[in-house]
Amino acid sequence: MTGSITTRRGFLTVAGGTALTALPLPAGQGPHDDHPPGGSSDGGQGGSGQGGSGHAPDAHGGINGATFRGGAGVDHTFNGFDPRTLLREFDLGTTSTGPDGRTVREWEIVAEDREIEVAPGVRFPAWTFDGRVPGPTLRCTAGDLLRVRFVNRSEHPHTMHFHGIHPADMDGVPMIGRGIISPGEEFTYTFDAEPFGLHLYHCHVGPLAEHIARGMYGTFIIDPPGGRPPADEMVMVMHGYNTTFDGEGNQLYAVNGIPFVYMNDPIRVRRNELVRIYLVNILEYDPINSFHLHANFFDYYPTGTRLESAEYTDTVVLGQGQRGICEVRFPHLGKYMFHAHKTEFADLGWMGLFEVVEP
Ligand SMILES: [Cu+2]
Repeated sequence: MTGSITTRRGFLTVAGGTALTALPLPAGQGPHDDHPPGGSSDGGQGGSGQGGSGHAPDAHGGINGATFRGGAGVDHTFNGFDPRTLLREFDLGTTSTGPDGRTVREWEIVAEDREIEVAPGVRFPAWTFDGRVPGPTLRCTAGDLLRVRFVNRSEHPHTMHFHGIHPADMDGVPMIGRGIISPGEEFTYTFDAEPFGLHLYHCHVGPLAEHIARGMYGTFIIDPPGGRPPADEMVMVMHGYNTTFDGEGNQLYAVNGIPFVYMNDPIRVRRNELVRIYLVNILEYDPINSFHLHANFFDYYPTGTRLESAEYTDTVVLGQGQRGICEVRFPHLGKYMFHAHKTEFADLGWMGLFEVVEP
């Protein structure tokens, strides 16, 4: 719908022009508010501020839009997480050996409501796993016995639903097994790690779209026995923020929580070293997402469930819940862009840079 698209594109200019008056949006904001947040003032250059019409051509936001201009970023300390470190963080849990000699791997994950700064001056009332968006990257090896103690300190009911193979009562959906975990309650999901591959977890309480859009998702890696070849490994979770809560697309797009963060601070990789990207799409309210790498090609392993590359490409397209492993080496020094090959998403935050340096 033209109106919502205009509103989306005008958002960053409007938000940037009004700074903190642009928000925050109260958690209970109605789902049918058609106005961009903060649309009540002069709105900065190009933005009419009301109704999303009449934007000048330079009102598209993006890395050079008002909000992010000059490399402006968010307060990672306020947020309590930083996409630049989150990129290479893998949570292996705590391990012990079971009576049958198997590795038992345990985590405690806490659901909590937290306001986070998702663009300079733009705060979003997130629902989180462990206070961050995305949640921690949980990593194990095929055959491990997993115990995930889930504690709900949010004001809303949630679950943890893992992708993988497990019994019905460990599936983390309403009305099956323990079902919904109410505020103040907890539950331990116990299941075997299978199959090896790149998976994800997310809340599965309705309205499901809102629980996901609020930030309740994370990456779940099951390594194959013996692991994969050594590499510089990183996780990229692709998602968005529907800051108007109208359920029509998103006003911001990102990997790993904050739009444009890897544009302002490129991901440094070493020339000719194998880079492995665990790429997950959990974007809500838009039917597809994509990943495109400039000036290079990568091997692609859909869902990571086979050890042979299925494709050699520079672009992959993913629906919600789809994920795959990208393996690439950079033969040349310099900066190389990566972004959604859906240019509107790229303009609204889903783009970044690799910076290739000498080993
Ligand atoms: Cu939830």
